Amino acid sequence: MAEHERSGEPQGPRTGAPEKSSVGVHGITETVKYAREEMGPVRGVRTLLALNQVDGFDCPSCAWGDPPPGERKHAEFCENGAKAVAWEATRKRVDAAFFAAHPIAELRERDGHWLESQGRLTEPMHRAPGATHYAPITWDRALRLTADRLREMEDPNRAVFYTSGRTSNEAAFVYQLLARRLGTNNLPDCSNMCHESSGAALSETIGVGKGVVTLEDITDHADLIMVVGQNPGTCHPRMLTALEQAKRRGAKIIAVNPLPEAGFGRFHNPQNVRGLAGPGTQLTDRHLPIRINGDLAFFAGLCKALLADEEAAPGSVLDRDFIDRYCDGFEQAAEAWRALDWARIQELSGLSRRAIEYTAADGMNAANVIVCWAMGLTQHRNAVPTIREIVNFLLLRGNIGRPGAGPAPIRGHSNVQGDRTMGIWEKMPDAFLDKLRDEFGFDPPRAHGLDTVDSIRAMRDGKVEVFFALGGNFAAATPDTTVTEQALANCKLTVHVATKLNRTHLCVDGGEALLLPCLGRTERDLQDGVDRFVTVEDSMAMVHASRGKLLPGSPQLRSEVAIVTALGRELFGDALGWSAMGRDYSVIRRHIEHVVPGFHSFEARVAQPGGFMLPRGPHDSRTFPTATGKARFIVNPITAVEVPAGRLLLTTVRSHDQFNTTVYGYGDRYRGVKGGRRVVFLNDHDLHDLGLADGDLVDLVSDYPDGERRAPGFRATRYPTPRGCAATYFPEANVLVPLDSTAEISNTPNSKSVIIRIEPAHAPTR
Ligand SMILES: Nc1nc2c(c(=O)[nH]1)N[C@H]1C(S)=C(S)[C@@H](COP(=O)(O)OP(=O)(O)OC[C@H]3O[C@@H](n4cnc5c(=O)[nH]c(N)nc54)[C@H](O)[C@@H]3O)O[C@H]1N2
Ligand SMILES: Nc1nc2c(c(=O)[nH]1)N[C@H]1C(S)=C(S)[C@@H](COP(=O)(O)OP(=O)(O)OC[C@H]3O[C@@H](n4cnc5c(=O)[nH]c(N)nc54)[C@H](O)[C@@H]3O)O[C@H]1N2
Ligand SMILES: [Mo]
Repeated sequence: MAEHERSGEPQGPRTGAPEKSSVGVHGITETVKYAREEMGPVRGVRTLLALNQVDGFDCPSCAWGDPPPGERKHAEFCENGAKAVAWEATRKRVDAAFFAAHPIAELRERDGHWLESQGRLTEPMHRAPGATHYAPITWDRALRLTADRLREMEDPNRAVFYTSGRTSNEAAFVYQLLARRLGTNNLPDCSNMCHESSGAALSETIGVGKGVVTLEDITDHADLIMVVGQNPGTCHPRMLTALEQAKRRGAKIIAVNPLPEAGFGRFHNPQNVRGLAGPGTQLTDRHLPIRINGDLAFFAGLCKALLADEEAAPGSVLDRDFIDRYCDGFEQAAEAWRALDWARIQELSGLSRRAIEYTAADGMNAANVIVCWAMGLTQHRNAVPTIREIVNFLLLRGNIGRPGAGPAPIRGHSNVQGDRTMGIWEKMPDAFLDKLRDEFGFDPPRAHGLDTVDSIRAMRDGKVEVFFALGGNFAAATPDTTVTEQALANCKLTVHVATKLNRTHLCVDGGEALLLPCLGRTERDLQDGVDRFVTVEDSMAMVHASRGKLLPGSPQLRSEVAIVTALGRELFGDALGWSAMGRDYSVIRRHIEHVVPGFHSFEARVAQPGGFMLPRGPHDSRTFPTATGKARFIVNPITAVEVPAGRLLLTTVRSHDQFNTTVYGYGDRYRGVKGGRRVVFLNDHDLHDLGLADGDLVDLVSDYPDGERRAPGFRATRYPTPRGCAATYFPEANVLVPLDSTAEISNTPNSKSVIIRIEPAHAPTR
């Protein structure tokens, strides 16, 4: 069978020209169509209007920040947020009858889109050892089974507790409490594959592992905004509105990206009539088509250019006062930039010296500079040095600790940042663990736990008995799909708290599996007869409440908090107060207040419209809690992945019609792709060198020292990528990423730089 048939793609992709503008009428039509199909007309509109409103629920899509309460639009959402909501609030159901009709082996033949399209999970399901089907189980039995398996383990480190970033602060807090009470720090999360590199680089250099820029910094104060390795038109659409506001004030916007994404072109603001009908706003002033993984060399080049100008006219470029008072390491860094060779910078970045010097001049002419980035930077071998070099660039002109300036890692999942704040991390610092001990009266384990990649290794090697996932799609999101699926199947018990069926739930072999259906963001959460709310933290460190509005998809659904606290009580009895926490989330918030810095008067402050902002030391007061108490220049020798002759460097990206592993549809409107996803974007010259024509069917093959991996049946597509650079979609390409190919320091899989070769398709096709 051809790969596109097996995958469920309708007839294989067709491709046309990429779009040069974003949003607009097309986007609105799509939104309404989706909402109506999944939720029905009335429920659909009512649901969308509650999105991101002060008394509504937080959008389950990205982590972009909300405008202040008074400035919110009646419809404060984007096309992709609306899809995420419609997908969750669908009327379709996956119930016991569904599982009786479909053996697990059959479901494994389906692709991710088909699985999630079947609808919401409605009741707890159990797959007994060796059984061919999932069968219903009661909540009580499911929780007892889980507790029994966890108790039977000889060592608590034989359990792994994974979190995906949609989990609320309250659920995350009780979840990490449960894992640590059991005695393990094995708390991997999606952040390990996402902004871990940003956290590592920022903690080392400015002392805080997250961004320090607010929405107002972007809209009202920045003079230059660099958007690096990020596709806001698709992944953070409401950011375009903020960029438009900045643009109208006269700010300059520069995109650094191997692909000419539609969001960099004209923007038609869907929230005002002029935006829809008129020519739109040209958002970016310049697009630098950087070579994949060329960013470290590029930022080093910017620093070199600034330094050279300063040395030609001392006192004219650098903020010496800031550097002397607040930073260390400047002299060593300067020495390294002086020694850099422009030819090497150009070779690694794929950009001309002129383009880099122009950009440096923009940096000099701007009073305030913000650098935003996302996955285009974090998922490479040298991701941490690259982000440290961004900090160097900002420090040179004091672009941190004043309005309109600073580093801005743009977060992915809607609460991925909050989960970290709540202690979801395999290596939380001792200060946090001390507070946890004092609050709950037990000594949490101190040895670091397993992150995502190390968890896969441990499962592969038979060292894990219980894998518990609070959301997410571990098998599809992680690298080396074949290895990971087998690793999951090696576990004695896997437990999945989920809203929808996905690939991970089907990775079973000899062991047992539980599927525990939970409430989504959109749904009312009634505990003890009272509507409860949860809280989240966005990319700009704003903490606010989220209240579901819809009737739950099934009476059997439980909230994530209720599930975790019930398991806590089953495991340990009620000494820590699990029942009270599960009944009333303000009890959890009181604990958070005592354990997590910045959460004083939590309950009162989160009741204010719009919530409150966590302290951001570097931004508010130029305090840098690093090892030396100063912001740190670090010397980052320039590197880039070396690509052998005849090979290409492949990056894996998201389409406009997916949220991570959730594929809403087979297309990518902005990149001109229709009816499929098995597409590989190639430069015209590379196509020619490979002897391929646009539209040919090819296999993607990665070969690393530990073996060859193949992703079959992709349509070669001519696209304006830099020479030697290819792009395709995540998660189809994850099978190509070796487990051992990870970033230094952060251990994030190198999903944005995979060395591949291209072969004519092996499998016979029609
Ligand atoms: N609609 C939608 N929204 C989402 C998501 C989604 O899947 N769908 N996912 C959410 C999550 S969890 C996250 S983390 C974010 C992800 O948000 P993004 O990081 O914007 O998403 P990606 O598609 O991974 O895009 C990476 C961008 O980096 C570019 N790029 C690739 N390699 C390089 C490189 O080497 N250098 C540079 N400079 N650029 C490069 C790609 O061309 C692409 O434009 O979005 C969040 N929001
Ligand atoms: N090649 C490659 N791989 C990547 C990336 C890449 O760019 N390229 N990006 C990485 C990144 S940035 C990330 S963040 C990870 C994402 O990794 P994950 O967070 O693990 O994956 P998602 O696809 O977001 O998870 C989707 C599933 O979550 C469940 N779900 C949805 N809503 C809820 C809810 O409210 N509660 C619960 N309990 N479950 C829910 C549904 O069952 C759904 O199937 O993937 C990473 N993998
Ligand atoms: Mo992410």
